[in-house]
Amino acid sequence: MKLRIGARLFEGPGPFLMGVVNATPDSFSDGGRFLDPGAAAAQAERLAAEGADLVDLGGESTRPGAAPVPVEEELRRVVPVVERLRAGGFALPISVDTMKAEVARAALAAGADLVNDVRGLADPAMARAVAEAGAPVVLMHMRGTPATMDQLATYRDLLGEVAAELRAAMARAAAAGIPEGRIILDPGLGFAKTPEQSVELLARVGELKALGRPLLVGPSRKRFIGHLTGASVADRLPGTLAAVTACVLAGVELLRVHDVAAARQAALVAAAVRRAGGGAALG
Ligand code: HH2
Repeated sequence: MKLRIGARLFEGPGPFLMGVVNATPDSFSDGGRFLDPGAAAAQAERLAAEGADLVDLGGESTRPGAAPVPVEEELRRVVPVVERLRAGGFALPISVDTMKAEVARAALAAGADLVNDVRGLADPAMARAVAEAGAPVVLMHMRGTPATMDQLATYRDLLGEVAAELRAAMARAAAAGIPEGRIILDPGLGFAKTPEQSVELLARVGELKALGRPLLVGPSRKRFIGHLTGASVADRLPGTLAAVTACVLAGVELLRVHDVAAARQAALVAAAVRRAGGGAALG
């Protein structure tokens, strides 16, 4: 990949680690821990020290059935954290994980560098906000909204349909004037996917490289790991690392994780194995 995100050029196969900071009361794995702006900023600094390449800051949970957050509340959760980090000289690019154009605009104005839109520009106002800011963007695949997505996990051809729907998101970006070179794609593990479908996406994620854009995957602590192992949310790091390894072997460039130090170790070893095997041979 070759993509500038804020002050940093992301070049080469990576793997690059996006550390998750949820300034929410109700995120599925860390809700309530980083709602206070000082705690969220401190967590971002901690993830940077662990070796994150960028951080992803969110103020609204997207877990299945999560209640929507009013825009004023989401702004209150997110913008002060970006301001605090930038005022303190935080060195890494900041991604804002939001479905709302107004939150994306305010976060970018406060010093965020990338928009992570789990709805893949379903909202034209979001496409305009990203285009006008000249920002790079993550287009994630999902169907519906977090409230409805679990009912929409029906596919005849999972990989084909996810790829076609990501292509449609890229077309929305192009129509809004967002250059293709600013796009990162994400298959959206757990979003309108059953646990079995998330596993199939992990097994075949390398096929999405045909879309020609860098790939981001977020397996961290997710439901499919609990489904396979019986582990509670707090106990899913080993399963997360197995999923990170699978992604890196398949050539995924960016991993979105809560546990950066551990994921970095798994990703670096998997990347070395991939390189030693000739890379492409593994997918
Ligand atoms: N997963 C979550 C949130 N945002 N963004 C991208 N691009 N890809 C993902 O897989 C992804 C995402 C869900 O995880 P988390 O942020 O920990 O939980 P919650 O949505 O409950 O805040």
